[in-house]
Amino acid sequence: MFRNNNIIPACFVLFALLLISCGHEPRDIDPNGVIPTPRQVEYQQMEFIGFIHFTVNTFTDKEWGYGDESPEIFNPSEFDADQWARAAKHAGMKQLILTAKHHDGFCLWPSKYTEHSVKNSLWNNGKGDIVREFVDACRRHGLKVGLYLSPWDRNHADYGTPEYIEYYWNQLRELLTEYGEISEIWFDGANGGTGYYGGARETRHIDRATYYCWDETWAVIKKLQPNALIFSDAGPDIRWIGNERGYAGRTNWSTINSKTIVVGDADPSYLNTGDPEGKNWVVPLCNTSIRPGWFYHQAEDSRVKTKQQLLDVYYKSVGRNSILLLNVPPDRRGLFHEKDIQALLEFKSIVDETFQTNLALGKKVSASNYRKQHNKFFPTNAVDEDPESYWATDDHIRSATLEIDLGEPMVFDRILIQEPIRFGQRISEFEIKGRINGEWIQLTNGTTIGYKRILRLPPVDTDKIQLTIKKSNNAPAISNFGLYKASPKESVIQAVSLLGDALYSEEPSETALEKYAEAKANTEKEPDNPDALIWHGRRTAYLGRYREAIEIYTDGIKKFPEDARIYRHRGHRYISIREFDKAIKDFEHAATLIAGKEDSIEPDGMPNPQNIPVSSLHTNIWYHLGLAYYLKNDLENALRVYREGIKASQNDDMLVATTHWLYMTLRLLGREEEAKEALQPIHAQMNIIENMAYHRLCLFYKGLLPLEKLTDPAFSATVNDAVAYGVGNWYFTNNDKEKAKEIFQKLLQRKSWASFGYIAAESDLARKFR
Ligand code: FUL
Repeated sequence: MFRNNNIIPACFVLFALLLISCGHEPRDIDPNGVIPTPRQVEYQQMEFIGFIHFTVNTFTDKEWGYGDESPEIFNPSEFDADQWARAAKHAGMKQLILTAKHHDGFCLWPSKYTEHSVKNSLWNNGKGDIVREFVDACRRHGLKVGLYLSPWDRNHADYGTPEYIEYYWNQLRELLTEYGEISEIWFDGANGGTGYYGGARETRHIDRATYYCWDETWAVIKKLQPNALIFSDAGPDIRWIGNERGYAGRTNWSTINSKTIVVGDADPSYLNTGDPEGKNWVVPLCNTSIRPGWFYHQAEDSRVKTKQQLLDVYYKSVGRNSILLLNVPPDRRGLFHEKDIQALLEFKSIVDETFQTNLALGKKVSASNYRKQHNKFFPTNAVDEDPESYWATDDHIRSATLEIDLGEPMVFDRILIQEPIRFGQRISEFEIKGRINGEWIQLTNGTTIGYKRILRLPPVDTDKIQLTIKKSNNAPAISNFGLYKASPKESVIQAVSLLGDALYSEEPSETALEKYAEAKANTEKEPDNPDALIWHGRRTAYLGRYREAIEIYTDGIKKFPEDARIYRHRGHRYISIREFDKAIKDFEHAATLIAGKEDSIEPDGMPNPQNIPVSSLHTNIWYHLGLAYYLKNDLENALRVYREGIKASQNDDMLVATTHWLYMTLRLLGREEEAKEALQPIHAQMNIIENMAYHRLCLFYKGLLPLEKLTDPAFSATVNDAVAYGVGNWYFTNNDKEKAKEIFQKLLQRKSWASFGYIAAESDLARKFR
């Protein structure tokens, strides 16, 4: 089907050579409407840059200084900008941006327009200049320099009047004329509110659209430093991604309509995905901090993002056509904290390891079409790692396929794709297939690509892979296609969520690891004991290693094929990794194995405070089978199974748990009377040992408990998720779909992605709200 460039007819080669030798190389593809400036392309190629939040807040332990701080308190004891630059360089950052002035108005340079600056600090007896030290250190270490100059100034008496704008421009002029080349100026969107304002101590509001005279402000910059790029919600050169978590939209266009955006008042979802119809190319930028706050707080020393969290941010920013701006706040010594440096370096070494070997590099490639059949657009250009060369189709084509033949089966779990964005952003839908056991199977899919898109997937073993561009607003072009196997230091992806997110396990606790080691040793000691095997599987799953647990159970089923318990536990873990069909098969089989047999209480892996296990094998089989059907939105089957679960329930704990899901199922089916009836056995005085949350939910459904009484700080994360989902679904069935959506979306921001409440919210969002 495809033209393989290895078998191009000889006459064509001769003809092509002739063309080239005569200087008739075909022109590049047509620029696609809106294109980036060369500076914007270079900027995006930096990929990873750093942010430095440092001011009086570092010494007052605040995030937003009021503006009345004495300048004297700014006094770092071991200030060393070289330490910042060195760490940033080693972490792979290409530029650093410093808060020359944050909202408190304190200037890190001795501005001649205010007394509120380093010149009145104790540091260096007021003779120092942090901005100078910073720019010099950056240059010594080959880093570009950016500055943040907060428009909101809670110290300045004139804030809110036109005089302040003059002051602000004067400060910009100082920074842009006295410190050499400045590559970026960063305008945050927080504006107006309470402040010191020269002693007035009041609230001042400004008109966000007009007060800062943005066009003129930007003109000041462009006049003094024509190469500097300007960041704000609206650009003009770089735009905010709409959140401070560092996540770009899975769909992320580099284009927006800047004119429609008011800085500080933009619609975050518009910024998050960009606009395919946008008239302006504005590079998307994800900013986030390595700690919860932007400034250093000792109390957050234990909350530095882990290498895993940093990797996740990387994939959701750089891997989604965005620049990553990561904040690392210096401490009171004026140094990056050791913990931050360690996390940064670990993160960097993992990224390097993962992307060290491109399995697609130089492999055989064919394509459904390539432009003018000229070597300038050969399919192999997509796998040569040369950012200049690219594969493109003829002008009239809008969908096309590129096929890579790896020559032999290879295992990979990261796919990297790039468009040659100097010709604009084109692709809006693609799919990737692998040939597995002779069949083409979809591995992943997506919408936009842009400068760089990285997709994470569970490991795939294949020798042939196809990238199909399904929709494109112009002839598709790809400059790079790479396949990689993630470093073993990245955790194995446990599952891909129904919304397409890669799901990883958290670092397990020491106790969980110890118990796991013990359970593993027991199976080795007693290989013929199914109980030991089940505990090995359960303890493995408690570490978050669900796939490994499934393998343990699969081996167990070979040894003990009649043991319903092993199917029941494997089924549970299939639910955790979103393989609902496999879960259903296991539970249905377990149900046939227990038919006509005595039930037995199941020992708890995570015992309740009274240490009395409440669930049994039979009820657990029905409960989880019902859930698997529910998650597939197969409500009729869920209903049938939950009814079995109610019949099998021997205690109030199992009764309330099953009733909760049964009630929701009936409500979703619109069987209101039966839903009411299902709640009949529920009353306030039940004998509940463990499932208090389900009990409260049932009482709430029955109108016997107010909404506020549902949650409890004592509940575990898993239980809280169940409550949140129950409440969301209650809104859904009472026709408040928006509220339901809001609750589900909030729930998905939690980390407990294997809890049933979480999975149910995810499944509803994927099925009912897309
Ligand atoms: C926001 C500010 O309010 C925060 O303090 C921080 O500087 C962040 C990067 O921008 O608008």
